[in-house]
Amino acid sequence: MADLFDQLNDDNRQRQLIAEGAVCLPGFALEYVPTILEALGPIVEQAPFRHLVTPGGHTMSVAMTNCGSLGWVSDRRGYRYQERDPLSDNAWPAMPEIFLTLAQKAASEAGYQRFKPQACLINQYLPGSKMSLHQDKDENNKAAPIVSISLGVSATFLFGGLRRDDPCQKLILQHGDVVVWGGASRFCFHGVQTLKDSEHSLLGRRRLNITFRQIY
Ligand SMILES: O=C(O)CCC(=O)C(=O)O
Ligand SMILES: [Mn+2]
Repeated sequence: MADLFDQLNDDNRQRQLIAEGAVCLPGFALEYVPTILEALGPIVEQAPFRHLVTPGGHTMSVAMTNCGSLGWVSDRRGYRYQERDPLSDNAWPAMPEIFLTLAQKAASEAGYQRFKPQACLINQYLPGSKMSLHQDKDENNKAAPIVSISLGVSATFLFGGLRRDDPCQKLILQHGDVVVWGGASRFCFHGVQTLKDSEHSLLGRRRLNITFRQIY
């Protein structure tokens, strides 16, 4: 009974306008999950998750990898996109067709047509991982939106304004939810609160976040 109730509630979760240009599409990625997880296997085998170091020397609690023609990296020299995985010096694994299709469908659902992401950052959160408030601003293309898919354990996503000290909205992002932000919200501060220790039936104690960016 509880399962049916949860299911009905989940199905009723509405597309949510977060701010001008920013929208949450609950469950938008659900039908793609089996294909996404299958595609992630070889990507992570070729380019394993790693904890990057920030320019300030702090090791990030979120583990990251990339696929696509460009990948986001951070080290003591700064944040940037590059064609090669610094761990192997190989090109990043190709972006699976299904990732591109899903990212473009979500962007267009949110009102952004012609989204052509070159970069797909894959973030892995374990209990205790978090992402501090930041803006995504390493992309040359400032017009394209950010498309962000959440999988596994639910997390509290903070979505603020254009100034770091603007108040933040708190959104619980569940397995299969997609958030898209661009336009007036493109440079809004955002982050993820410390992941609680809980269990997801498919992903265990993990949360995965897959973020698509158009760099040029
Ligand atoms: O994990 C998330 O939901 C957000 C990730 C993010 O903001 C980023 O990778 O820049
Ligand atoms: Mn971000």
